[in-house]
Amino acid sequence: MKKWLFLFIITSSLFLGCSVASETDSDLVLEATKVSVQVFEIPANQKWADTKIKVGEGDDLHIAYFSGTLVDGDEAVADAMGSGYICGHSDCCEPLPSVPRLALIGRVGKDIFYIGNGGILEMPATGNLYLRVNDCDSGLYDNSGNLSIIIFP
Ligand SMILES: [Ca+2]
Repeated sequence: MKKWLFLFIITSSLFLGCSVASETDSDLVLEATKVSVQVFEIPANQKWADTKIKVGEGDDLHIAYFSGTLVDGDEAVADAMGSGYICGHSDCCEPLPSVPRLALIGRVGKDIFYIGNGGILEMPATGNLYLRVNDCDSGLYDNSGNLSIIIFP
């Protein structure tokens, strides 16, 4: 469903581009910016996964949820925003207790940060980017599904 929405938006954008171009004397020629995009599948039942993307402190990185559904016990989550449950205490077992369980989170070095459905994120440290869903290590056993994530500079 999300993929179809994504394709619809892309297609709509193309048509918008064409209609703008036809209203001028000389057609506007659109040039695409070519970027190197990486797609990762993040399993809901795994600990930190190394993307092998090396980032520097202060770098901006585009990370976007693309598709996928997560299941935690009898609860299903349709994107990377996480469930409605936030543990909220520093002694909780989630890697990042201040954000919803099952949300997509990232880590560089010892710095853990919320990603959710993504955006342009400033990297907090220098090192490899790791990803996982925000569930306790001891709570991974009843998780299934995965998130498809797009990353580009
Ligand atoms: Ca779980």
